[in-house]
Amino acid sequence: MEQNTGRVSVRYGAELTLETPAGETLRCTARRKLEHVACGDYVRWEKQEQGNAAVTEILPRHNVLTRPDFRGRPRPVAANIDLLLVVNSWQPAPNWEMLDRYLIAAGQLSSAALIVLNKHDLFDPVRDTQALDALNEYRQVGYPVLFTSARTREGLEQLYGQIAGRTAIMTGQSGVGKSSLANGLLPEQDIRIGAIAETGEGRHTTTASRLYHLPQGGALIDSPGVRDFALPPLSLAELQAGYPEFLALDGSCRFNNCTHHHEPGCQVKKAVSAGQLPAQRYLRYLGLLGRQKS
Ligand SMILES: Nc1nc2c(ncn2[C@@H]2O[C@H](COP(=O)(O)OP(=O)(O)OP(=O)(O)O)[C@@H](O)[C@H]2O)c(=O)[nH]1
Ligand SMILES: [Mg+2]
Ligand SMILES: [Zn+2]
Repeated sequence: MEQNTGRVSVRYGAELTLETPAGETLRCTARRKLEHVACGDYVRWEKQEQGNAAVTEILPRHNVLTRPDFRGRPRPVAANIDLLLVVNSWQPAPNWEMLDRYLIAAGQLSSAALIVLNKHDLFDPVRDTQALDALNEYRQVGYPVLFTSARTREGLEQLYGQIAGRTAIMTGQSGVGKSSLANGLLPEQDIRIGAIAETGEGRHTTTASRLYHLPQGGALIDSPGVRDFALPPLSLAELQAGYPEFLALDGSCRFNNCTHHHEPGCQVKKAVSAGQLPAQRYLRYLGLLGRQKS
């Protein structure tokens, strides 16, 4: 029987679409035992007697981004990611806790992370001053931040440059403009975008992760917006990996397993009090730490 490879571009239940190395698009079914095949997976498939194609095997992944389903079980969002684009906007306003959790997830995936602040055309210096301060904390600790506007095309060239040669995924709240940015980068596609509700929230327009190829090379996955992004239980080291600003002080706390919470001789706490480390991020870290323990 004919055996071939391909990359999954989208999955709907038991049906999926993949692209062959020759650039052909193929509709396939996923066998039951391959329940967790995800967008971005490299797979083997074969033509069946009835003429349709079926995925027979998932090739080894270098990582997979998951999100808990309504029962709390991890569900794959996409696989084989090199760059996590955490998309935020000025309207709806950023959710910093969620951004921190995505950055922790990027650490766990060993993927690069880029904070995208979209709808920069809507930036309001009065309304958004505090938000800009919070955003600057991320820059201060070394995370790259890119301001974009799908409306004015600000930042799109830089976004192209970031994605080139990599597999990038756009994540974030519903309504921040992930699909609009994808549309801006892929003008030949016609990706559905949705209006913002009266409440200022997105309407969950994108319902499945989908992979697109950029003409210059590289792949972009548009994923469904989330109301929240929860993390599975993490070890202290995994949690702290989302706070690279602590690493510089690593080993200088009195206790080498310091949680930077209540311990005497904690250099992180000291640096925060002295204004040398960003305070808002530290407070969010303590919030996540409290939840990890319970
Ligand atoms: N002013 C402005 N509006 C934008 C921009 N980008 C997107 N929008 C608008 O924001 C709304 C939501 O855009 P989408 O692209 O559907 O957002 P999304 O993040 O893909 O949302 P989900 O698929 O629900 O997760 C639409 O009304 C867009 O026109 C931008 O840069 N500036
Ligand atoms: Mg969308
Ligand atoms: Zn400490």
